[in-house]
Amino acid sequence: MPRQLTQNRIQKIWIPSKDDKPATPRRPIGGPNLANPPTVIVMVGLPARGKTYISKKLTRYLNWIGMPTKVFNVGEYRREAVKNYSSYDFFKADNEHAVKIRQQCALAALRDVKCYLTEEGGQVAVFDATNTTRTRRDMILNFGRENRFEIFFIESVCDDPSVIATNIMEVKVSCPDYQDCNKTDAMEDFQKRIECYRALYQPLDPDQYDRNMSFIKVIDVGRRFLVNRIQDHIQSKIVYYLMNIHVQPRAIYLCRHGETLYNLQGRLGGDSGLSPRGKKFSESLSRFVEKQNLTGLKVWTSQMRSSIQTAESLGVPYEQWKALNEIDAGVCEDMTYDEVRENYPEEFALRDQDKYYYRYPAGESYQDLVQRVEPVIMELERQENVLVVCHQAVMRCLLAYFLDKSAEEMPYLKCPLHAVLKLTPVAYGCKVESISLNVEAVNTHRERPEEMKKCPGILSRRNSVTPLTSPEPNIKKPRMEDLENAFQEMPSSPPSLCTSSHLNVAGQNLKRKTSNSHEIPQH
Ligand code: ADP
Ligand code: FDP
Ligand code: F6P
Repeated sequence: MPRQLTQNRIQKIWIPSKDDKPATPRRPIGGPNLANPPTVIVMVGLPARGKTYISKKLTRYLNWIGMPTKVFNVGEYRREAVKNYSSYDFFKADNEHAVKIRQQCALAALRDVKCYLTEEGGQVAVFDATNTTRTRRDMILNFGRENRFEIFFIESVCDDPSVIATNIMEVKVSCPDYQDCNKTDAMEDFQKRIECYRALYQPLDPDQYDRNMSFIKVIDVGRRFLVNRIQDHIQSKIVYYLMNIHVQPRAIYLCRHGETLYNLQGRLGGDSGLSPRGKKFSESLSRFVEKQNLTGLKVWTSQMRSSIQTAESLGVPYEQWKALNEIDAGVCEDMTYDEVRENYPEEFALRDQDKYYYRYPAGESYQDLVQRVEPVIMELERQENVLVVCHQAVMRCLLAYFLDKSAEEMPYLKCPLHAVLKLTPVAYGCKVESISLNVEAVNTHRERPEEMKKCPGILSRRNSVTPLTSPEPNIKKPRMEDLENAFQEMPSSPPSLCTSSHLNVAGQNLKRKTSNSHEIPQH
């Protein structure tokens, strides 16, 4: 007997029950992956091959498209277990005691992976370690089989000494292992650490040993790829993503169109032209772009009048994207917020309740927008310098991707008119500078009402546990109780390479040191 259908009031999706539970409780992305078991992405490669970089970036992307994903970095577990890193001796193959500790750390991390995927609503876990031996990878494969997790390997292969030296300089010499240690000594020690791993390294073998495994080899920083046995939607999405990203220095500029006549009246949507101040902004933007002195700058607009009018002033070619059009407010288009409250009081309240999931009747939600702008993100990843002239809600979606913001934060990010946000990739994250072009404009930002801030949305959340922005309480500390025996047997450390005798708690210190993402100044 088919069940009665009711329309979910927030998402406007037909569901076979009479409540406001989300239509897709654990797998919010929808589509062919719905039936997929959880996936463990297993990084493989020598140290300083970009594994952590890839892990964090991929996790940010997967969370943004709605797949709850979290990184488990075994280095953090190791640093928690052995607070005093002494030297590369720790990584020697014949250092039996250290080998035991490293094995215990990997097991502790896998236990947390299991917990995340079976009890905490996670869909993808990224197991970030070197995983350079077959023994280690076979152990992980067994773990996957026992728990019915899909295992997907990402191996980064790169033997260009200048790339490796740059990587070490960029992120390793300042990592907690080398706190208070000079850069030259840190570099030398890290190179020796790599040699310890190289002695036992067994790359993935597509022809024999690993021919039945699912994996991608990223060769020479993405110059070549080897893809083997892609099994499902998640894996093909990951492969596509990895084939689009690059590490070239560049800047992405995000701004909204100049102030419009509708903005002046506080009206939503429409397709109105620029106000006199909006025109002034477009001229200032032109001067700003000129001063940045950028090579090969691409300019992208939406297909709406205000955005195109703004770009016209730049006097350079631009590309129009329909995908960048402002959120469709459906039946509320052309109204002010007050008129929406008057005409559709229930809808108005529902939007405040859960703005990310809320879909306007006959219109869109922020969740819809994320799906709509995903191709723009993918193309931004491929490009170098780009200026995107878009709209309030669309800019929030793009910004949430770059700054690793959760679904809850996204619809309230501050993207004022007449300001440009400059995003530059740094280490594992993204630096953001907000540049006001000093042309006055109305404020179109509407805060979530205070009383709504107290009650969380009624829908279950996308996972917002992300490496760059999670508040500390959300970052699970490694489960170390199992490692205690190993510590007790630990021989006294060889002379320390570092002057500091005590390193900070794993993860916490690392996160502070390597997270280069800044909050946008909140006006
Ligand atoms: P690992 O985790 O392998 O020890 P990291 O991720 O900490 O290495 O290294 C970060 C550096 O790797 C960054 O400087 C980044 O530019 C670089 N990087 C990113 N992707 C790759 C890649 N595919 N191959 C080599 N280096 C990369
Ligand atoms: P990281 O550089 O990310 O800190 O350097 C290799 C390393 O990672 C060590 O810190 C860490 O102990 C190790 O990888 C974890 O991987 P393995 O268990 O595969 O050795
Ligand atoms: O007010 C300008 C505007 O771009 C509207 O067209 C759009 O509906 C609104 O901003 C989006 O912002 P919010 O999601 O906060 O209502």
